[in-house]
Amino acid sequence: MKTALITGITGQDGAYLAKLLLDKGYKVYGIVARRSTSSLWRLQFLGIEREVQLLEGDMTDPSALIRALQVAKPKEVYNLAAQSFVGTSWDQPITTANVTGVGVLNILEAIRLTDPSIRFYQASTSEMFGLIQEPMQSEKTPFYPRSPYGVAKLYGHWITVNYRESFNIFASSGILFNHESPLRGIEFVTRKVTDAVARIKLGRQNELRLGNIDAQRDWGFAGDYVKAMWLMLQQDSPDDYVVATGKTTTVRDMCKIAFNYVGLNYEDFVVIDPQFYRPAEVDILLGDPSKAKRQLGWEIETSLEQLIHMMVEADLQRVGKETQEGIAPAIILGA
Ligand code: NDP
Ligand code: GDR
Repeated sequence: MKTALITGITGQDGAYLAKLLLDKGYKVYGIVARRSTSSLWRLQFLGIEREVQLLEGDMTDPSALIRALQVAKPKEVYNLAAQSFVGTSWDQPITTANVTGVGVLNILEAIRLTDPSIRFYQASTSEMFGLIQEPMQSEKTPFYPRSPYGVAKLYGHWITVNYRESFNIFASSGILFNHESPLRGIEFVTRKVTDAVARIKLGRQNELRLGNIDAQRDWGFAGDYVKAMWLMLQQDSPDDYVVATGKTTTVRDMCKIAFNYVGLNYEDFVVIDPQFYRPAEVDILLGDPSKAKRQLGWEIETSLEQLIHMMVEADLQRVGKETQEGIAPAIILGA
């Protein structure tokens, strides 16, 4: 039986990846940061909270990471933990640098000192491209991050490349474009929209306040993207791969898809609110996934329409239950 350790197992991708690895017969360990309330809702949603082995630890505490490796003895480590919300990275730039940037070094050092034969996956991001000059971004496109999050991720990316080249560690970096699901955090724009569509449809909310709806993103389904992570660690040698759909859509058109699905017009409900504008914006992202297709045999299986419909359906069910059970609506954080 193969053993894997996932940092960020309680996040969107961590939950889908844990499910994928369990289905493949892996023993799955996950590192969970101490919180005052349980963060296991995504693992519970997928029905796997009892199948994974959880170890307490924080990306900023190298001793906890070393201990986790000593206990789990994994063959593969997937580093998904991060302060991953771009908006928050301007309010908490130092936390973001420590967790999302130096945290990668902490886990790589733990691997180097514990068992350098461990295969390592780093969750890199299209946010590293930022203010790009090329119409489509590939592994060869230069980086120009536009947020403290993007800058921290760029450090994580290069330290991964550096440990591969310096210590011969099997370290691969997936440069993933935006991917979403019913398990997406409520602060990200797709989930903010699908949650609002459900609330408006069910008479619980009157409007949806958004920032820059002309921004364009290359959105895919998280369930498809975690397959690419696994494939990267099954190759003969480590490498970097762009994972994307190859299509870009405005936030405005994504809203249209979501509102149309329940028979509403987004223009009747969306209000532009400058508080959701960012100090520096990434206007457009469009990934070229040819290398992942060619070398990994990876393909997207879910269209944007299917994804948004799946998310609206899940939010309609959730909001319906909340109303019956009297649970307070989730707080929507700023962008
Ligand atoms: P989430 O924000 O949903 O999950 C982040 C995870 O990191 C959570 O489990 C969180 O724990 C954990 N975490 C945060 N801080 C710490 C810490 N100090 N120590 C230990 N764990 C911590 O992100 P996603 O699942 O969407 O993304 C996974 C990774 O992929 C992230 O690194 C993200 O930056 C990157 N990425 C994501 C993309 C996307 O579109 N989703 C695209 C490209 C890259 P808790 O639940 O307790 O908060
Ligand atoms: P992003 O995702 O910043 O691309 O990072 P997000 O969904 O937060 O924003 C996408 C675009 O929508 C615009 N926008 C708004 N965004 C939010 N959150 N809230 C709003 O009200 C709003 N209005 C407009 C944003 O300005 C932006 O242009 C995600 C994260 O998962 C990162 O961790 C990951 O690395 C990248 O995707 C790839």
